[in-house]
Amino acid sequence: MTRILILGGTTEASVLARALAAEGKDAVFSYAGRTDGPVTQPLPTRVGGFGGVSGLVAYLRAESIRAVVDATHPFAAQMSRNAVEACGLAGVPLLALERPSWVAGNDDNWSHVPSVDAAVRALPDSPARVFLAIGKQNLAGFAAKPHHYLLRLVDAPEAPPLPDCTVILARGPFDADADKALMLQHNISHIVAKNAGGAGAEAKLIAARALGLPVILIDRPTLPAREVVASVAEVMRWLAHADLGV
Ligand code: 3Y8
Ligand code: NAP
Repeated sequence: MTRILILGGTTEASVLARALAAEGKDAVFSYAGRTDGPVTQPLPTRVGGFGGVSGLVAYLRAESIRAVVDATHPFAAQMSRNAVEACGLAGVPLLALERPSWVAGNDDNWSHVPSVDAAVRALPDSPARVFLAIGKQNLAGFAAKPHHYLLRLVDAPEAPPLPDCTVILARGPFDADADKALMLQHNISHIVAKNAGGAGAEAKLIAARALGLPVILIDRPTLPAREVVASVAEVMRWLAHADLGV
């Protein structure tokens, strides 16, 4: 039996973990340790960074990992880059499980920006009430625009992350009706989001469409070339491949 490493932290990673556990596969699930008390997985789970590329190579060798599935979030670019390099050095097959980007429909009022800084610049200069649903790692730059920000975070911040903000604590996946009620309750005029794709973060886009609100959508970072699939079923087929022997 050959050990599989799942780089997790997304809805799809959790679905994959359940499929592997159901088949009794020898797999280990990995979280970065970004949040307090992450969702419990049905697989042995490790939490925390590996220590860069060299740390990951050492882990792959020490744990006799024979296949890696990168099921991290599209914005977890550093982890994905490290996985490509480390698996290349260690000679371990790597597959990425990645959900497609969201694509605007006729009723959507989206503007696409290449970065968080560009999202700040895309906000109006006149006062606005902005639902900033991009987590806590990229908030500081928004202080440049004196808007009221509604922040949705997983864990309580030590101090208010922005001068004029309301913080709500919630862990997705989220619901469109609840997000619509939230936007009405806070009189939101703009939404800023990452083009995460998937269903877990889509609720706010569906709510914005229903309310006719503009969305500033941040493009995904570019990642190195690697084999990518978009479904758990394709991952299971890849893992069953003869030369992986898992
Ligand atoms: C630690 C594991 C599962 C996974 C669920 C998905 C869905 C809910 C939607 C909004 C957007 C945001 C954020 C978000 C979503 C899923 C998925 C997804 C967005 C957990 C989790 C970890 C993280 C890390 C966290 C980041 C933050 C981003 C919040 C667990 C809940 C905004 C991304 O406080 C922090 O430091 C949070 C940091 C990275 C982005 C950021 O830069 O701040 N995710 N999210 C993982 C680890 O330690 O390895 O705690 O249980 C997982 C999920 N978050 O099993 O069902 O698959 O996308 N996560 C974004 O999309 O913009 C919330 O509020 O509408
Ligand atoms: P990142 O910036 O790409 O990674 C920074 C460092 O965190 C990595 O170099 C690695 O540390 C460690 N790391 C990241 N993911 C890891 C994992 N699954 N297991 C072990 N170590 C990991 O990552 P991020 O954007 O902060 O995301 C962190 C976690 O949150 C990931 O699991 C991701 O799937 C999840 N997530 C992120 C977002 C988002 O918007 N970024 C959204 C939803 C979920 P070392 O170099 O020390 O190995």
